Amino acid sequence: MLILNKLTILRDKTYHFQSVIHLNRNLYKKSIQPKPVFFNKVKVTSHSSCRHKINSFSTISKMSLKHLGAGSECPPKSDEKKLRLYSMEYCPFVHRVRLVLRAKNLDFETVNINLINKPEWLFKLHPEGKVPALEIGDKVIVESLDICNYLDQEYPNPPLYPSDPTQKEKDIALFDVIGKLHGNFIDLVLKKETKTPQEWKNIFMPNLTKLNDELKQRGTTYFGGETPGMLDYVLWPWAERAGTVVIVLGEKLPLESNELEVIRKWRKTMQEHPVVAGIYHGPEKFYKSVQIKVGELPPDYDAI
Ligand SMILES: N[C@@H](CCC(=O)N[C@@H](CS)C(=O)NCC(=O)O)C(=O)O
Repeated sequence: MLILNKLTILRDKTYHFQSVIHLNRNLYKKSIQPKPVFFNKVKVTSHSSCRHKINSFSTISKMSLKHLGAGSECPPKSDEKKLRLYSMEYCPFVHRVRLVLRAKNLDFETVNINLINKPEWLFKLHPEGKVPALEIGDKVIVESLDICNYLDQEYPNPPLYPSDPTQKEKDIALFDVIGKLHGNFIDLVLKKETKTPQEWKNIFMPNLTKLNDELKQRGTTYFGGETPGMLDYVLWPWAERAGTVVIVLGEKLPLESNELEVIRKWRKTMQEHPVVAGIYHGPEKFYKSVQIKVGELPPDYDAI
């Protein structure tokens, strides 16, 4: 029987950490080793889950875009060296990773997971049974930001962080702002709190204003300059889903035309960027995935 140690997700606020995921036989451990630079290499170790005999590759080698559930087999890899993303088509955290993979023009395969009716083998890849998880050879990385940073380190072209360490640190600090917006957004979408559009606006405004003012001060098209960078891609999934607010509340947040001008313009520009546009779903489909999560729709992500 598989024994999973509960992971302790530790993050040093300054990001001077190294997260190590040992998938050692039947045991998962995560340890933290401080290092004097931020976003050290995410070290991953071998695992033996979801492995297949070489001769099975020739028979089945395709990825699964259908969301696989309990009782399914984990599809064999088409190519051992190919990156494989365990995904759910409408997950905002997976979305970040897909954007980074696309920005770097990396070849990867996707295995979609039904998160309501999870396949047993998902827990061998991700101890909490979540997505995203990125498989590289016989190694797995979890957590969207760790995966994005791993990809940026391993595939530096194009670099997605500013080369100036101070500027990089500033970008990383803004991930917290995005995390807070995500929390508020989920409360709204899951209807955890009943508030008027004006009340929701008051909740969102401080963090949206921080992002707006930061981009205004940079004076560039994107946070990353004249092409999107890591901050743009880490933020975008929530910008794409922002229209969900209208679906849930029945009206937009009461913004004046001069409020959040810069970030609203950024949103329009990002939506047209080829990296973003190629996998754009918009808010309606995301909302359906939320309805699946809360049991308002049957657990069929392929029907969205
Ligand atoms: N902090 C994680 C969050 C991942 C996450 O919550 N993914 C959701 C899908 S959007 C999931 O797998 N949920 C399944 C569950 O919670 O059981 C990350 O950044 O990767």
